[in-house]
Amino acid sequence: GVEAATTAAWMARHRGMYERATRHPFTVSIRDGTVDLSAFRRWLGQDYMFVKEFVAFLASVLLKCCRQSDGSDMEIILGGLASLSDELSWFKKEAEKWSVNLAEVSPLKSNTEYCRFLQSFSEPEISYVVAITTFWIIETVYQDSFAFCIEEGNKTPPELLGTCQRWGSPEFKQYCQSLQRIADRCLAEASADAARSAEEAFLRVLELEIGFWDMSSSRS
Ligand code: HMH
Repeated sequence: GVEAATTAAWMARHRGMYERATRHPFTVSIRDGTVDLSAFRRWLGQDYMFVKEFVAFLASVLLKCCRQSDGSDMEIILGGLASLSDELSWFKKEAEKWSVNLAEVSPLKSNTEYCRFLQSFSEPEISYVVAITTFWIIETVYQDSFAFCIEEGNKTPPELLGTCQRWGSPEFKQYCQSLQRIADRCLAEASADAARSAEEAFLRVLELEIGFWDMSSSRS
């Protein structure tokens, strides 16, 4: 029905912001093959730190799911949480390949800001609908950004294809679509206030993602 399209309506309404997050000069430079490898290394180290914080965020989403939903979403969220274990191992392997010393990485400003946002979800006052919507858009920005890097006509350097496939694969897209269905179902049942908070969180994620890509690609 009409209600099932809340997230699609937001994406249309905030098209410009969404495109700034998913067609950022940094990821576009990966697709073009012009990416600065020191910028890629910076992204890798920073994203490893982000993903560690993302584990705690996902745990808080899972907890809200168990407390506030009928439980039918639990398996998808739990699957996402479980796959982060493999993702952390992947980061360690990739860091070695690129000679990035993860022990020496300290979070840059935009990453710290993003991590603080993630941490705020541990507050029980933040509702499940806001949390699941946030989770969906965080994953979707990466899915859309990296899928573009492996689409037809790409000049992505072969040594970066593994990274792009991690988030750009059809399987990851399906996973994002499952999250979107959950978010839309929750939004259809949510109060106007809760839906407004979820839309604000959606926009905040887009802003934070743009800041994260900016941080990765800046030469300072
Ligand atoms: C900054 N956003 C950022 N890092 C990630 N790994 C994802 C989204 C997707 O999990």
